[in-house]
Amino acid sequence: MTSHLVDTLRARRGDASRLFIETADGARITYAEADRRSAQYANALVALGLRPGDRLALQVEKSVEAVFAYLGTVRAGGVFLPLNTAYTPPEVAYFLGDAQAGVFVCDPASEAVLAPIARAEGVAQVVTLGADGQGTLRAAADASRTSFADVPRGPDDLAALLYTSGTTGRSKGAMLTHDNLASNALALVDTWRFTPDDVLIHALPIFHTHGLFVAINATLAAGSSMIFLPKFDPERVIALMGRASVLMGVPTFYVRLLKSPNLTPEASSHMRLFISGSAPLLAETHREWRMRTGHAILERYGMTETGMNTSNPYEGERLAGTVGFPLPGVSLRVMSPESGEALGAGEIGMIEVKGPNVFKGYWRMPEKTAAEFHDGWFVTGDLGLIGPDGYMQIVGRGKDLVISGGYNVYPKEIETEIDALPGVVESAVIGLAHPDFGEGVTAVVVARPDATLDEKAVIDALEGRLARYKCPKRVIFVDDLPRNTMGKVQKNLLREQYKGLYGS
Ligand code: MCA
Ligand code: AMP
Repeated sequence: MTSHLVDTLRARRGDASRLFIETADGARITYAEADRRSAQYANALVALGLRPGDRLALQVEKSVEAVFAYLGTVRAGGVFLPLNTAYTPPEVAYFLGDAQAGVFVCDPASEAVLAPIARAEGVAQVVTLGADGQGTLRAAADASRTSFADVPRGPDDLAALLYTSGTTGRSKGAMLTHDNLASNALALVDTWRFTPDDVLIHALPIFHTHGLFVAINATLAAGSSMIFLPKFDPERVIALMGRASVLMGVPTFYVRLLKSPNLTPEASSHMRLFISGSAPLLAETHREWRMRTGHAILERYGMTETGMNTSNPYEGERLAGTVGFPLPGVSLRVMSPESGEALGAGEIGMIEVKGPNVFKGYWRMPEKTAAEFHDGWFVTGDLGLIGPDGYMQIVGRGKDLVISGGYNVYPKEIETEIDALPGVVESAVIGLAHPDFGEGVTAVVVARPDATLDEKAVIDALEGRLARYKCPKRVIFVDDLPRNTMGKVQKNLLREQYKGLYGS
């Protein structure tokens, strides 16, 4: 047995002298070089004590070295746990402790703050990797051998642990196996017709499924290449379209690109595919994009727990406002919340999914895992319908979740922090239509009559406790929150009342 994920990603790639990554400053890395560099990381990590099945947590800026650290971890048989760079030290402490990470990689600039926190959580090794690719982990890799015998790992062994927040407070670690990632990468390569000649503009962060697995694993599996940008910059992306073929983005990318007068049919004529996901793409954005560029954006639907589930067709109509059809090997059904029966075409219910892409469960949460499966199907928490033509539509969420610029924000987590502030009686956090982020995180707060709280005081108090993208963009003060007869806050009424807050 060898490493199932690594072997799958290598199987079709062909000539190792081909280009894998071109960086923003023009460095060119071939597949052969990536093999050597990831071998060096694997050797360095084994020397640090990383054993098969151990978790390696990493909170670093996007860099090519971070990609090698990901590949090196998997080759060493480890479990890769990437963390959003926006997470604050208290948030990081929770993940390190819950995952019982053996190694933590952080930015050299955060080491003084994060190393003691990591040690207090029982992490044995803390090493660094900076935005410039330098640090103690890089130095250890540089000094290591360039060949490595991949640690044998089977399809069902863990390759990654990705945390997704919960509607009930604690963040849950989704356990993703080698085959979850491998099967999904192959399904995407086939569905989106990736070939070795493709050039992907990679402008997403690499600590979530979208930028890490959808983008990087699909590139690896196809043996194609990517232009690796440190972050999303619309003008840079447009300038690169002339020598690229694919863009993957969240809807905010497309909204911002449309604002540039440089987005023209000529600028995008070399591109063959624009893919959107992580949050709903407005039908209006889809239409506008088609008018401006002549391309129909291909929208797809996924989750951390499942990777990608559905995609609009490569050939055939890419229908605005839909997420298309199940990927090869994946099954979806729409269930009635009342009867628990599968619903027919056009009826709205809870989306459930089954297939090799569906995760193994939540880390150390067997009960939570059992509660989110229904006869072997994973209950997504998304509400949808399958149209008569077979296209799936996501019509809402059964879970209390706000998606801001492609990042998930769980209101419960923000409400808990706001409710703990002096002078606050209670709060409700909602998502309101936002022209840039899709949804804007908004807090509705009931303050004590004698409190001197204002909007700025609430936002300032959350700084350092919550990642910035989770902080409310606006805070509204009210006397009471609307409740139903069961005493539950009626967020739908609040969403209706404040719907124009960020403009149309
Ligand atoms: C940045 N800010 C945000 C967001 N991003 N606020 C709300 N929502 C956001 N998404 C805030 C920062 O905290 C900061 O606030 C200010 O905006 C500027 O920060 P900056 O980093 O310069 O922002 P940006 O570069 O403009 O970022 C916007 C972005 C970025 C490019 C849309 O958020 C992004 O790359 N999003 C992609 C997320 C993603 O990859 N999601 C995939 C998850 P302040 O000034 O107050 O400090 S995977 C997934 O969902 C599933 C599996 C799937 O289907 O893909
Ligand atoms: P995450 O927990 O970050 O993996 O986010 C997964 C959630 O993002 C899904 O459960 C959906 O609610 C949402 N999502 C992803 N892609 C789409 C899409 N194309 N349209 C609507 N919602 C989406």
